[in-house]
This record gives sequence, C-alpha cells and structure tokens, in this order.
Amino acid sequence: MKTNLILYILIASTLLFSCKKQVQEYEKKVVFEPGATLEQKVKQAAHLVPTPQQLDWQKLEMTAFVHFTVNTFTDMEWGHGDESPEIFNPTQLDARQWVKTLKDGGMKLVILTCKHHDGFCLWPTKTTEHSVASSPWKDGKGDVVRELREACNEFGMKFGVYLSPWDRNAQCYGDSPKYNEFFVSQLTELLTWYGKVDEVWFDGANGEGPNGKKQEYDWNMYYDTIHKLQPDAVVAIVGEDVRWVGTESGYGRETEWSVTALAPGGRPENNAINTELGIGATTEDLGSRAVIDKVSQLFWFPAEVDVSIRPGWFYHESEDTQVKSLAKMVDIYFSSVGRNAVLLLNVPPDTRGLINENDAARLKEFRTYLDEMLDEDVLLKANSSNKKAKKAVDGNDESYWKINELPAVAEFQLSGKKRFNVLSIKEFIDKGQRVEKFKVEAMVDGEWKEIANSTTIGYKKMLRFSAVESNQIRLTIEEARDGALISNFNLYEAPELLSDPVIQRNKEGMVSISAETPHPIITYTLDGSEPTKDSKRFVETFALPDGGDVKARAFVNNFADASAVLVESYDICPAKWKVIDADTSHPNNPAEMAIDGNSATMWHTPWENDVAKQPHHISVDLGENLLLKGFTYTPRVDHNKSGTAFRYAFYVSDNGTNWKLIPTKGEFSNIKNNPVKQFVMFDKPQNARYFKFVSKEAINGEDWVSVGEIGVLTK
Ligand code: FUL
Repeated sequence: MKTNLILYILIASTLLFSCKKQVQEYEKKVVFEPGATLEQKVKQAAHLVPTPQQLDWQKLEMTAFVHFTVNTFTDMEWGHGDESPEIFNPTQLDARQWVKTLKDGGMKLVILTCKHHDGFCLWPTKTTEHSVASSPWKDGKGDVVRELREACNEFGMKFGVYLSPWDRNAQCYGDSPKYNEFFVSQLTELLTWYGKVDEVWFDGANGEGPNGKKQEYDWNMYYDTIHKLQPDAVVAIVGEDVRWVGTESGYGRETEWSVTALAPGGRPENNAINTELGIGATTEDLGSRAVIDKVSQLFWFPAEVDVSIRPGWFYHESEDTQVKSLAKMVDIYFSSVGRNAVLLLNVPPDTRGLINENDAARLKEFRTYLDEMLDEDVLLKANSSNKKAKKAVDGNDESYWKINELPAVAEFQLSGKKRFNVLSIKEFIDKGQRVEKFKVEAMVDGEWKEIANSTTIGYKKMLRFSAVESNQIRLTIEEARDGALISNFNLYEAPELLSDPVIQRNKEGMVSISAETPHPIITYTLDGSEPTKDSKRFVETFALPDGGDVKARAFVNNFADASAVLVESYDICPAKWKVIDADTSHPNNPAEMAIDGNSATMWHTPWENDVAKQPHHISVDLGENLLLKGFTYTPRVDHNKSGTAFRYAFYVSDNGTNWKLIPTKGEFSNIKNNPVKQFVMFDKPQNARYFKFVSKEAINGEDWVSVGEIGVLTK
C-alpha cells in the first residue's frame, strides 16, 4: 500500500513536471530534423528567439547614423580614395552638438562612418596615413571618433562604428590576406581605444565592377575579433545580428519577419545557403510558411531601416532645402519602427562639422510630434471580461496575454468614449515572433466596425486609420504560429498632419500643384520666399519653361492648418528637345520617354528579345544652343531597379555628328542602394546644341539600360 502511494506520487509529479516543462527555445538559429513536416517546422519557428544583444538592440527603436568624411568637403557620395587629407578641415566640429541634437530627436544610439569607401579614417589610426592625423583639422591632433565617444558618454547615448570593408585608398585592397590583416587592425583600434561599442556596421556596398580589384574578405576573422573585443555589440548588415531591410528609402515590409530564411553575415557557408535558395536582403518574402516549407534552417535576423534625412548620405549644401518633411518623417517612423524594425536615421554634419539648422529643426519637430502622439494611451488599464487579455493593456512590457487557441478574441471597455487614430501592438519577442494575421474593430453606432488589420506584429506594429470615437474595442488574433504572446496593445490620437503638396511640370513646362487633403488652398512662390496664406494661390497650371524654384504649401480649415513647404527646382524644360538617335529601345519604352518631363515613363533597351549589350546611348537635339553646366539622370521610379545606369559618359556637340567627351566622375556612386535623381556638374560650362548620354554599365551588370529622365543644368 505504502509503495503504491509512493509510486503514485512519483508518477503524478513526473506528469506534473512534464506538463510544466518549458518548450524548447532556439536562440538565433534553428535547424530542422531531416524530413520534418511543415507543421513541425512552423512550431519550431515559433520558438526561435533573439540573443540578449539582439533584444536590447531592438528595444532602442530609433538610432542615428552620422555620415561625415572627405566627401563632406568634396560634395560627393562616394570618394575615390585619392582625396587629399588637406581638404578635411571642419571649422567648428562639435560632436556634443550632434549627440545632443540626435538625443533630443529621440535617438538612442549613434553610428559614425569612421571610414567610408574612400578609406579616409576619422581617427588617428596607425594603419595608414590617410586619416585625420594628416589633415589640417586641429593640426592633425584631432580624433573625431574620440570626440563622439566622449559626447556619447556625456549624454548617455549608445555608440556604434561603421567601417567600410570596401576601401578605395588602401594599396593592399585586393591583396586579400594583406588587406584582411589591415582591416582587422583598424577594427581592433576602434574596438579597443574607445570603450564600449554597441553596434558594428559593415557595409555590403562595393562599386569595383567586373574589372575592379577583387578582395576576399575574411569574415570569420572579422567576427572573431568583434566577439573577442566587444562581445555585447551587435554586428549589422554584413553581420550576423542585424539585417539590412533591403532599401534605403525608409520603408520596411508590411509583413516583416525577424524569423527569416536569410542566412546572416558574410561567411561563405551562409552565402552558399542564400545562393541556393536564390534569396538576398531585398527579397520580399523571407519568412512566410511557403518559405519555411522549402528550407532546412531559420535564423533570428531582425531588420534595420537605414535612411537619410536628406536625399544623400553625406552633406551637400544643395540639399539644404530637401530635408525630409515632418509628414515624410512620420511616414518613415510608421514604416520602420511601426513595422518590426529599428530605424537608423542618417543626419549628416555639414562642412562646419555641425548638424545643419534645417535638419536639427526637423528632428525637433519630429520628436515633438511623436511625444504628442504617444502622450495618452486611451486603452491603458481598460477593462475586459477576458482576464488574461488585460495583461496586454496593463502598461507593463514584461507581462503578456498568452494565447493558446486561435482565433483569440478580446474585447476592451473604456471608461468613456475616446477618440483615436493610431494603434500599436507588440509581441513578447523574448519568446519568439508568432502572429501572422490580426484585426482590430471598434463599436461605432452600435455596430462593430473594422478599423485596422495586418499580418505580422513582431516587436511592434503600428497602424494609422481615420479617427474613430468609441468606448469598446475588439482585438482578434486570427492566425499565429503555436499560439501568441501579446505584451502591449495601445491606442493613441496622433495630431492630424497635412500631407506634402505635390509639384509637377510637364514636357511643355506647365506646372501643376496638388495636395491629397480634400479642398486645400494651395499657395506658392517663385522668388525663393516661404509661401504664406497671402502668397499667390494656385488655381490653374502656369508656365515655367525656363525653370526656377517652386515653393508650395497647402492650407485647410480656413488657414488654421498648413502643410510643410515643398520645393521643386526646375531647369529648362524639354519642350523643344528631340531624340536624334538611340541605339535601341524596347517597343513599349521608346527613347522619347527619357525626355518627356515625366519620370514615371522610361526609355528602356530590350531585355528579352534582341537584347543588345552595353554601352547604350541616347542623343538629343536641344533645339537651341545652351550653356550647359551639368546634367541630371533620374532613375526609373517603379520598384524594379533593373537597368539603372551606374557608369556613364556624357558628350556634347554643335552639329550632332562630332562629339566632345566631357570630363566627369563617370559613376553614379551610391545609385544601386539609393536610386535618387543624380546631379552631375561639369568642371567648365559647355556651349552646345546636342548632348549624348552613354550608359556603360548597369548597377547589376545588366545588358540593358533604363532611364526615367535625362535633363540638363543651365543655372
Ligand atoms: C551604402 C553606402 O554605399 C552609402 O554610401 C551609405 O554609407 C549607406 C549607408 O550604405 O551602401
């Protein structure tokens, strides 16, 4: 009898213990058993979790990039590596001003381009003379990295380093073992001279092209160095902790899995996995069930959205009027932080070595807007008959609504009717990312009305919708992987923001201005002044054939609310221009589309049948003699970047027969990752009636070229 009882207790406690037993978690990587079914794989995917470093990084939400080097002084995006250190001479460099400005903007970490592709080092490295030590700045005794580190200490900001693997200055680049040693020495200096480093950023960009130097990077050695010297740092982009979201536009995927098939980093074995699967950072679907079905392992590899507050990564005076508007910044916030990613916002210091006033002002506005929006969570401590679901609205990040059965529904009652137009929802990703589909409804006039729905959540999903007033909210988690853990669910009222006006000019030089908001009053100026309510009203298209700056602003509510000021700078319009020659064109994309004043249409050479190889050219008759100071190339504007020109040549002529080559840099530096309109200025103005643009190489080595628009600069 006694033995029976003991046996019974033993069995019961084993059972109890096994029920309580935690499900197995997989940190950073899960490898499936051969022959695992999709269902088994999905279940394991649900329990793939971040490393503590990845989790800490994710919680930063907003981080900053500082692009600063010789390019700041040469007005370039990619230096060639032959820049003299003499040109590096900021007059008022103040890293405290950077950090304070960024911190006031809500940023939690700052990454400095310690060495960009041009090879110039912002710290007095022992590895090369191509550094601040050879510059006139502080008589060669300065150290930008140290000044930033100290400012970060002072303001309690985390600190990261960008070190470009591609180096256009180092003599040994291409002599693989030698350069690897050189690179590791640079890395070692950065990781040992400046205290704690929280993020190391390795850029994947390389513009060497097929005939350039070939360097085999020793990623194993690079990663070992970091793990040894800064074990708590995350390594980004060509790193194994943080993934490039795939564009430099500021927009992440609506369905953004941190659980991905993409194998991280640069190690050859991981590259082989991606090559076999045919995937890369820009692949749209990296984590759906369809993808999981095909793969034998998954990685916790969360996305980072890097974007510049201006069109370029480095400071250019010509972009002072093109600092992204508040509406655009808020849009980027919702599309990065609000889409399960960390925002890495670049704010480049100017030639003084200061964050420009325009950028600083925008950052301040941005932060104020977010603070106002997040000020009151109308769902906080709401009541619910679903006791477990109340943990999602208790304001505590560490507690969560644990869902076992799907779909799961929770209704929340507010104490009174509240107005809201933004929702934020979070999963407890310490234990993985699970949710695949959810929706939110509100009780309006006695009926449930769907106000938002989406797919993944992850660390955070934020959605905007037209304002609703209600006191009853319903959240439904419709689909998920092995249950779900919802840690927070919030509703806010964001201040209304007028979207930016859109200014367009057609081939004939007629300008139109529109705004998305219903019944706006739009005013504009042509003399550079800020449009006010008393400026000229836009009522019908007007002619601006010779170009100029159009500044426009939209007003609503009887001038009580105004949009940001939008500026478009135009040169001479292509009304009189004619294509006299183009080597070939796809039937749907004739060469005329490159000069039709509409960047949405393009000249494209054939890509399926009769594919002709590069180079390709287009020759244009300007219809009159002009003094050309430069030219512009606008890449295609659809999502496909195929055929975007990378290397080019530009010629002018008086008669359309004898051509003169104009000396230019010959490359649109960072166009592959950041396909914005390119401006090329000539050393000397050229009098000409004709021009010829020659595409020599496309960004991915394609045989064809695509041209949204080609323009000239005469101002
Ligand atoms: C790119 C680089 O080529 C750009 O110059 C910039 O640094 C950006 C963040 O990454 O790939």
